[in-house]
Order: sequence, then structure tokens, then C-alpha cells
Amino acid sequence: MNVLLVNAPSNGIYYKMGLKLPPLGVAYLAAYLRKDGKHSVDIIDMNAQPIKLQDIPWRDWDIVGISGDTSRHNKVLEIAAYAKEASRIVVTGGYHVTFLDEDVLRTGNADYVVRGEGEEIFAELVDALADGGGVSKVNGISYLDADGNIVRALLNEYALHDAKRDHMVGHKGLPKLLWAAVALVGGPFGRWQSVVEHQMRGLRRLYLKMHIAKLII
Ligand code: B12
Repeated sequence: MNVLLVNAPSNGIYYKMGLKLPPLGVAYLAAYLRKDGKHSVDIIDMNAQPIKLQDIPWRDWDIVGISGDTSRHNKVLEIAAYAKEASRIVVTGGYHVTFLDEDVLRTGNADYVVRGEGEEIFAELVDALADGGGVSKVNGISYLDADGNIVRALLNEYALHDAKRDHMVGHKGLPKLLWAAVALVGGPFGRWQSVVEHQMRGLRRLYLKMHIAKLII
């Protein structure tokens, strides 16, 4: 499948000041999806690439995934409308739609919502769509069934399970924000990832792509 991930633009203070902040959410999703080479993935970061929605060749991709939070939700809806106008499969994810999945699905411009941390769930969804065998076995997604009823497949807790298997884990995002949206997106005790695995991947990248062979720590 050809997948496009769009990071919705922000007009927040950080971006008005001209900061170009990497969109970690879509970057993680793309990296995970590219891992086994089954799908091709492009990213449009609308904070860094001020491309007009009407100029995006939507039909180049089968699936359009859109990332945003509450402050960018109107933009997410606008992007979804363009992608749906071009008859693409539209998937949304991120903090806002994790809690308000039905609202975005009822606009008619989104086919699926991926709730919570999306790497594994989105990859499973893309695989299922590629196979054409239906999405009923994919955990952690929401969609409307043929009668218009919402289906909320149970949230997959891969991230937490993985964390328990590792000896050393680190926080993804900020640690232990139990009060915040984070708790429901990444699990009640913060957002975890394997430090060892993450650092080894980083070192490998430095060595292979930037040809840095020695690091003094
Ligand atoms: C870093 C950060 C920032 C940085 C952003 C830097 C950057 N590179 O973009 C800065 C300081 C700029 C910032 C600003 C703000 N932030 Co902030 N921020 C965070 C923080 C700490 C981490 C976000 C992050 O990078 N996570 C790591 C990435 C990998 O995860 P992710 O983005 O969540 O993506 C995963 C899933 O959400 C999902 N997913 C996301 N998109 C999609 C799309 C698809 C298609 C799929 C399938 C899945 C999917 O899969 C991804 C991979 O696991 C979170 C709290 C946290 N600990 O998570 C708050 C958080 C995102 N921020 C929040 C808020 C409120 C803000 C501000 C509005 C604050 C303000 N008043 O100005 C602004 C808005 C900025 C904007 N978007 O315009 C809230 C959002 C709540 C909400 N309802 O939307 C959060 C959750 C904190 C909280 N209160 O709980 N923020």
C-alpha cells in the first residue's frame, strides 16, 4: 500500500516564532511501517512544508493518515475532507480523536480512528486493508459498521507489554503525567519504550548514515 502521513499544521506560538519541531508521532509511525518494506510511506509535515491542500496529489496514495491534537483538530477535519474528496481511505490518530473517535467518524470523512499509540495498530490496519480480508481482527481502532454503529476494537497494549519485557525502559514524551491525556494514550504509568533498543537504533543510524564511527560519552 502507498501511505501518506500528514502532520496537521499549527498556528501555535512555537511555530509562529519560526521553530521547526520534528513531528515525532508521524515519524514513529512511518519508521515502523517501513520496517519490513511491505508498504511505501511518505510524510507531509504541514508545519515545515507549507503546501496547499488543493495542490497535494491525493490519488498518489491509497491511505491517508492524519495526525493532530485538539488545537489542530479543525485542520485535521479539513485535511480529511480533501483526502475523502479524492476517495482515499482516511485514518486519523492522536490525542483528540483517541477520546472523540465517533465525532470524526460521523463527519463521513474518516474511515478509521487509531486510538492510543499507533505504531503496531496502524501497521496491522494497513496490512489488513492490503490483504482485503476486513479489519475485524485489528485491535485499537474505531470505525462505523455497515449499519452506522460505532465499533471500538479493544485498545492494544503492546507498548506496556513490551516495556515489561525489557530490563531498561525510558519514557516516550514526558514522564508520569497521570492527570493528562497522555495517561490514556500511552498507559497509566507514562509512555514507555525500550531505552536499549532505542539507543542502539540511534547509534546504528549515526554509523550507517552519518558515518560517525566513534562516540565519546
Ligand atoms: C513535545 C510536546 C509538545 C511540543 C511539540 C514538539 C513537536 N516536536 O511537535 C510543544 C512544546 C511544541 C508542544 C506544544 C503544545 N502542546 Co504539547 N506535548 C508534547 C508531549 C510532551 C509529547 C508529544 C510527543 O512528541 N509525543 C511522542 C510521539 C511519538 O507521540 P504522539 O505524537 O502522541 O503520536 C503517537 C500517537 O498519538 C499516535 N498518533 C498520533 N498521530 C497519529 C496519526 C495516525 C494516522 C495514527 C494511526 C496514529 C497517530 O501514534 C503515535 C506514535 O505512537 C505531549 C505529552 C506526552 N507526553 O505525550 C504534549 C501534548 C501533546 N501537548 C498538549 C498540548 C495541549 C499542547 C499545546 C496546545 C500547549 C499550549 N497551550 O500551547 C501546544 C500545541 C502545539 C501544537 N500542536 O500546535 C496536549 C494535547 C492534548 C490534546 N487534547 O490534544 C498533550 C497530550 C499534553 C497533555 N496536556 O496531556 N507540545
